[in-house]
Amino acid sequence: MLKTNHFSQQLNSLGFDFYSGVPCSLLKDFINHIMNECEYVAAVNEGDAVATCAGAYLGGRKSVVLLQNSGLGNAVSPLTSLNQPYNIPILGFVSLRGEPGIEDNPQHAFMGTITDKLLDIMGIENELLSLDADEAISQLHRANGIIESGKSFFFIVRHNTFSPVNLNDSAKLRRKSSSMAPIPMPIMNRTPVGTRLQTLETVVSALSSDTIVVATTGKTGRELFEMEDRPEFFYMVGSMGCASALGLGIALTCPNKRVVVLDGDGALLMRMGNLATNGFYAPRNLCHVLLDNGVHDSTGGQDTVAGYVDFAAIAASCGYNRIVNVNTRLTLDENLRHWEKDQDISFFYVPISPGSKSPLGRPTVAMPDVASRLKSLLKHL
Ligand SMILES: Cc1ncc(C[n+]2csc(CCOP(=O)(O)OP(=O)(O)O)c2C)c(N)n1
Repeated sequence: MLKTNHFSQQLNSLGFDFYSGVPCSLLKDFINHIMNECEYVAAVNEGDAVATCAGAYLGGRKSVVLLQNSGLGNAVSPLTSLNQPYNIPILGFVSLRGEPGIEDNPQHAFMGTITDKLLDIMGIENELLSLDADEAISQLHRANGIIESGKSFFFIVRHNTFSPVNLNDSAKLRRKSSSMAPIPMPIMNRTPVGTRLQTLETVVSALSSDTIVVATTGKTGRELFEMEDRPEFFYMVGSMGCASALGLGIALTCPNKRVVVLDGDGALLMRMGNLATNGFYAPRNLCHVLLDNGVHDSTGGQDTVAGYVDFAAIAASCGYNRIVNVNTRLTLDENLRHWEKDQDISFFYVPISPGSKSPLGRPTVAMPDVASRLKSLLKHL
């Protein structure tokens, strides 16, 4: 069995100092220790945790994701279409529920037999974490070398790997922002303020050139790129729904940088739980702009189920402090400018019309370059 405290100190000495994850009973002592002692974002979904760790990496931190192997499924999309293509490495600790030969609940049995294979298929190097302290430390050093080379590495953790740790009072999650969530304005109508392209023009002209913009999967990033390309822009071409989790990681690790997330209704709905994480951690430098066209425009205009969803009310109840139901592009412009001067965790609901620029290309900057140029400008803070 590893001494949890000692193992964590080794991680720290290698520079790993940002954690996110979802608890697992098998990993509980390690997670308890991290929550007691380290910077940890309690994600609601393992995929969001991966994306938040990716954001923290762009913000200059070495990040670690903690998850149950059943949650590996939730994380496949960002691991394969965010970390892998953008060369964003993370260190992972995934539990081995359902280990063959060990009694466990039946729902874990199958995943227990494929955890390593699933990681292999995703091209993520992995190893069973040794129960021997010296061996585990040398594994950690090897893993660190792989991370330093720009690739992810996951440890698979068996039962009784970590010595017992109880949660102490410092692990209690306390919302940092003292502001009260306002009562949202009712949405009077959903009349589009314009096309996506027109709305993006407003966003680009309102924001200062050093504001970070994370554009969601699909045509949002493509239209933004064709309008203007800046090292401050991150085009999330895969990992649908993860834009605000990535933005959260950047905002928390770079409190002096303003971060605007441009989301779509389909993408936001896909990982709506992350609104609660954003609202809880409430970084003032994060502004979440939802471009709601009611459809999956990027894949052919199929309806989403957004038609009856009051996104603004949901964001308010999740703890976003400033909610704006945008009814003209001028209102959007004014509110973005106001937010830049007087920041608070904000949610701007923007109804837009379906349709896009035609023909429409794709970002031509290589994906690893999109990530590395953003990371290097965040380093100079
Ligand atoms: C996990 C996942 N599922 C499906 C897709 C395919 N896909 C790409 S963009 C998109 C539509 C996104 O819709 P929305 O967020 O409303 O933005 P819009 O296209 O309307 O701008 C879909 C379904 C994907 N990239 N990833």
